[in-house]
Amino acid sequence: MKERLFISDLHLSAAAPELFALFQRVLDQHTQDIDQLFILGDLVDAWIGDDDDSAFTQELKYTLAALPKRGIELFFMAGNRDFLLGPDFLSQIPATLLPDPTIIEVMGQRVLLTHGDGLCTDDVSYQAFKSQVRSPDWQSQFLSQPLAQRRLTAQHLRELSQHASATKAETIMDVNADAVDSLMAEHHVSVIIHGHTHRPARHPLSDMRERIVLGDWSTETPPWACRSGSNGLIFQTLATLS
Ligand SMILES: [Mn+2]
Repeated sequence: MKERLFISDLHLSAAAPELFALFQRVLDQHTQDIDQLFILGDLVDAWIGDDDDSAFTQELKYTLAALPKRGIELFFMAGNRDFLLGPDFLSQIPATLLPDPTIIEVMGQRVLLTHGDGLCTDDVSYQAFKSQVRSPDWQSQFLSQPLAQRRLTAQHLRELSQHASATKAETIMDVNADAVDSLMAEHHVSVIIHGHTHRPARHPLSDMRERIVLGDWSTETPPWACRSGSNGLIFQTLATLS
């Protein structure tokens, strides 16, 4: 049985070196006894393209590449902040790009993995923005710009997103229960693991199903993560995860 660790919403950036150091410490401490690491989106706070040549991007590549060297398989699913992180960057590590959603099996249970932003269907303005920036036209237009221009656009989009989050009602930015139910029914799963909402919790659902929400990372509190393996599904903070 593969021992797997699931994390998301690290929001790493060049502006937060302490958070990057925490990520490196967590990898050193917690990847000793796992076979696979799943990063379910928003590994970084912004990604402007796989051709980004910044020192931060290089350091991230070296940090991640240490895992396959130690025999740990790495899987990445894009979040709303790093949907442009793609095969060019991942092949250098190497890591596997997962589609959203992805179904895996844990001790005979079907488990659905998603970043989670697609479940926030009450946030109509976000969903409209998402379909715009995920369109091939928008992406090829964006990626054709010089890196300096893309950095400015990314900064502008982050500010818009922060402003939107600060002015929207809390419930609008959480997952919609019907969206969760229909996604789980469509894929015949009993467990869903997602991030994005920054509301770490383990929610029991009807019919013995459950929804596990991974936590966002900060240097203030240990991040909530999920682990699966011979002991089933475990939801714990990384500081005490063994
Ligand atoms: Mn997100």
